[in-house]
Amino acid sequence: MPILGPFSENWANVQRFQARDDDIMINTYPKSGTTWMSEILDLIFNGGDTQKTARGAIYDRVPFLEYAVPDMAIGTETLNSMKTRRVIKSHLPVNLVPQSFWEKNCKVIYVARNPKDVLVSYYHFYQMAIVHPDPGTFEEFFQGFMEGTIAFGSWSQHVKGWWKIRQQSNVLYIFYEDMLEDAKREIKKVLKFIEEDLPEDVLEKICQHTTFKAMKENKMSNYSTVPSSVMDHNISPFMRKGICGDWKNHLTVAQNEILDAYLEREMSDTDLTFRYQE
Ligand code: PPS
Repeated sequence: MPILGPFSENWANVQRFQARDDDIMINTYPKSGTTWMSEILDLIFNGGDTQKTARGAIYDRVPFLEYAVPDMAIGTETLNSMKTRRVIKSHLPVNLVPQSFWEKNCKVIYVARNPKDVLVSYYHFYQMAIVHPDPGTFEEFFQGFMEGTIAFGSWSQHVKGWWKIRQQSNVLYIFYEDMLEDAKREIKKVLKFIEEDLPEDVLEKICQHTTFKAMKENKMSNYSTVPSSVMDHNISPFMRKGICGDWKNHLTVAQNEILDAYLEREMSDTDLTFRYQE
């Protein structure tokens, strides 16, 4: 799997990472709703108390396991030093998840998003998050996406790999488009999965606090606290659009046809399907 240069230097610590029984992993292919699910889970574990979730930036509250970027905290180190229950972000494909997560039977919430919106979101992110190599033109990035040569590799292998084990009792598979359609319904699925219960008014509060608008305005969830040498929001904000179907503004008719043909081939061996418009 292609991984970012600085990340590879900490790879040994990722592979020997020790999970704990009550760890919860949020796993996604990049740009699929990780931050959204992270904020939701942190709110759930804090009973919807927004003062408590304002204690730190989302990347400190829900550390990113394989993250290793100069001038930023190393994911494994932050996680190892945590004394309280951990919610862990990861983009690792199912076959590269550290063994201890399986040994401890940790719960995993996987969020998947349609590949066209992922591609567009990822292209913008590659430009603003400086750790990435220059993505080149959109056409070049588009080719890299289909070839699986961009960071975290093939989108289709990622979503299919996790889909294969979705019926395991420790895995919950959620779609970004379903969250957009009815966040409360999806949060209820999460609550059932993690065996937590919340009063209706708290659930409502969590929904309101995790709309795209609310998260974009919240400096603890919008990544604006990251140094501009690491993320340049002037190039593209982290909280960019938060919709389904923005791909229509970026893909040419020809690119869309090529991508459709690619997806038909890639997804021919699975019953996993995606929604491309709201
Ligand atoms: S990362 O870097 O992989 O962790 O990014 P990730 O958080 O997975 O994905 C970022 C995209 O999710 C959008 N987003 C949201 N959409 C709807 N509602 C909420 N609350 C929300 N929070 C984040 C974010 O805007 C990115 O998508 P794009 O299409 O670029 O806007």
